[in-house]
Amino acid sequence: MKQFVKSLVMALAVAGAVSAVHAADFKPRIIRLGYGLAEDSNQGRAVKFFSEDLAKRTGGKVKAKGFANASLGSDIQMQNALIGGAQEMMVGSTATLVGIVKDFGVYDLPFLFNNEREADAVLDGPFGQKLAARLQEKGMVGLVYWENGFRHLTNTKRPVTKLEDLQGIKLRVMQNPVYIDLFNSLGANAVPLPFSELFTALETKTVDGQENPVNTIQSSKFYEVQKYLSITKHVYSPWIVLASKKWWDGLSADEKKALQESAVASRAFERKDSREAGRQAVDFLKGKGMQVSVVSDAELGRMREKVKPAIDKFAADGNADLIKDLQKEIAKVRK
Ligand code: TK8
Repeated sequence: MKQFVKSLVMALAVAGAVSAVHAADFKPRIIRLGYGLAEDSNQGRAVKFFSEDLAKRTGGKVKAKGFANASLGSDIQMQNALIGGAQEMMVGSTATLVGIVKDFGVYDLPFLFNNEREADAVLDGPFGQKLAARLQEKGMVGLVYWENGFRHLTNTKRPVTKLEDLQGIKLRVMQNPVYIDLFNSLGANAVPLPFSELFTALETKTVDGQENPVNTIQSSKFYEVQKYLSITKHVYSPWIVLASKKWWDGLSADEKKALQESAVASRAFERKDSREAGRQAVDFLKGKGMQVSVVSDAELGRMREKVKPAIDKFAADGNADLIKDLQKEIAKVRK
């Protein structure tokens, strides 16, 4: 009898272990994951990492296929495709989400974060998570934030080393009112355009300049059509990895878990890779003939003063508490 019970227990244990292995519920799926930058960019490399990681976690069942260069559409077009369920995933700037959840404009306020450590802590902490969760009621699932990075200025007109140098420069900005107000208040002439139209706009001199992290200036070859780079670090720009809520709701718990885990793994990869690449980028751009100016702290201070009305306007637009919350979170990290 004892022996019988023992073997029964054994049999159940083995069956349990076997069923645990086979319990994972993965259906063969193809995810269209669109993004704006080139395949050979920090964004492209992280998409590749995500796809490979997801394939490992799902035994090759769930395949994420990356679509570079906005080939599935601009950030805003892709967001709408996700909401409608016509596309499964994308990664793009949080700044272009303001038409859907206007609170995302808070990240675009100038000179918020001093360094990446502060940005990571706030984005991955309760503030960033709460904001990402607001996308659900609008039809998207915000999985993780990636680093786009600190933004700097390029143009063809003149080296920008002080506030006055920005006067009248036609500057492409993201489709986001905070950016428009910000650069107009600095004396530039802000022109909102999707990223997918930017290279051509620079090449045809529809605009004189643009602003983006150095990695993007490199991977999008803006050095071919831009002469002057100013290190301004004016905004820290996050990317966000998004899924269609319509599609997400049809996934099994195992599939959701695998996607979440791959997203988190990709975040660590992407930030490390972007930061490493970013350290080489300025030298690369100099090598391509760009003239680089570091804007002094005193001049950045003058710019900070000048942009105050843009911040006040965003605050007055029902966002005062949101700004306060964010500043509180940043203060916590600084302590
Ligand atoms: C890529 C964009 C880009 C952003 C911009 O789709 O538009 O300037 O910095 O990264 O989201």
